[in-house]
Amino acid sequence: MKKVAIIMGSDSDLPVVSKAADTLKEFGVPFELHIYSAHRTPVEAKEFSENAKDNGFGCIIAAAGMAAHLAGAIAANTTLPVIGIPMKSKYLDGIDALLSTVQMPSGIPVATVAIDGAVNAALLSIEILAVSDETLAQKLMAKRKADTQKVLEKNAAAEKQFNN
Ligand code: RP5
Repeated sequence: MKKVAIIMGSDSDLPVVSKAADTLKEFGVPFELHIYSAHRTPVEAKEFSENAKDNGFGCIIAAAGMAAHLAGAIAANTTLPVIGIPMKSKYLDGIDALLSTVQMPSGIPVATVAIDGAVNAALLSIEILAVSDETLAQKLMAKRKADTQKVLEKNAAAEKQFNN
């Protein structure tokens, strides 16, 4: 199976981004996690993305906050799909990172999830790998069904409490 790369701009992103790692673990998807910054360690970020395909990766998740150009900078150096996670920061609540990540000019796409959307980033990366992996696709379907069942159980409890 191809690996997923989780790259983040700073260790301060780790508490949120570790949820992506947890989700990949839940699905048994192999991954690597690295702290590479587009501006603090630009050489390492470039080298990683240039070699990611040859190194067995199928998708890259890139999380960054503030003037968040990490996902775009990584996408510039690979044709692997890149999923950007805009990180919430203390000044602009993540709107800065959201716009920096989502507003990629034509030619270099970044699939952007919600602010701090680490779980969905992981799920999207799994969906990408599952296009050519039927076992993984079935695991995704099983998870959807289990999540649906949980909501239906909550609905039944709420209906019982509030409806005549
Ligand atoms: C970005 O700047 C990082 O992704 C992080 O979200 C933000 C702040 O980084 P630190 O100053 O906390 O290292 O590059």
